[in-house]
Amino acid sequence: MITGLAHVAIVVPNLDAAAARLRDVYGLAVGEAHLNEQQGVRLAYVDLGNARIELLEPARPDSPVSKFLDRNPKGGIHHFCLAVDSVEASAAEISAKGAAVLGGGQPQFNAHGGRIAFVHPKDFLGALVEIEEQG
Ligand code: CMX
Repeated sequence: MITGLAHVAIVVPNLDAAAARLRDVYGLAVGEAHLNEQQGVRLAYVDLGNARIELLEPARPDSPVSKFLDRNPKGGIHHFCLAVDSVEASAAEISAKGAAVLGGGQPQFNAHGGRIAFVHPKDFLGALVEIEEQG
């Protein structure tokens, strides 16, 4: 069951420069950067209270976000993430209804070890959507 908006993710060419801009121009506090090796990204969050902004930078040339940055060299909105009560149950329900959940059935994890999954953009009105388990 979808319970809310978790975050909106922006892919940027330089995480530290993006964090400095959000801080200096908008007064936003960007948290510490983390490496998510499984996803091949370096990332940091701005906590807005009811949802977060996620800044993503490729951590290796074959990162899943590298192709996006090739197409959008200055960066841009990459995906949004819906909070769900169970990733396993939501992914099974979405798959059963014919939408493609990415990752070949392998569990995917965010930088803090929480369960996540992605739905292909062709199956969500052209938008890449992540689901994230929130207790
Ligand atoms: N939004 C909308 N459409 C997108 C898209 C995006 N962010 N990224 C790619 N697409 C589209 C492409 O335009 C392309 O469309 P066409 O087939 O019509 O040309 C199609 O999706 C496939 O694009 P691709 O670049 O070839 O993508 P791949 O099949 O190689 O990969 C993808 C699938 C895009 C879902 C994957 O690479 C990806 O981005 N996964 C998300 C990984 C990620 O964000 N990890 C960070 C997690 C951090 C966290 O939040 O915890």
